[in-house]
Amino acid sequence: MAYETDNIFAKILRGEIPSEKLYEDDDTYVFMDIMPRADGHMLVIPKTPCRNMLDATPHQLASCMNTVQKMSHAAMTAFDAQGITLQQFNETEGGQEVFHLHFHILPRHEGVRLRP
Ligand code: DGP
Repeated sequence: MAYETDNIFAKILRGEIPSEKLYEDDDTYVFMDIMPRADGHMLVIPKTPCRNMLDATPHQLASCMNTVQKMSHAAMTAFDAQGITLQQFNETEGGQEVFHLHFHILPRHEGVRLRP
């Protein structure tokens, strides 16, 4: 399906709305989720247009996953986490609400459930 350039994450990438940036490199951008379901809930996105995983190029997938791994290691230390849950949703029926590819990194602690 088509990529729509007015989605919230495209606006964040263009600097049109603020975000709490954690990291960026040539290909990816990482920022805090505005509705965190766990302490340290962050989002990894490609800098180039991509609706979701179904439309992603091998380079977009590889660069995002490299950043996901890097930030997951950082989150284990920074949030004293005992594990990481990785989530990713595709299209409305798959649970996607913002139509720019993104990966949720959710630091986890024993006995602590994800918030709804
Ligand atoms: P989903 O497409 O279902 O993976 O959910 C989108 C996620 O994006 C959700 O966890 C909330 C987050 N989100 C929505 N709008 C904003 C925003 O303006 N800023 C930030 N930082 N996160 C947002």
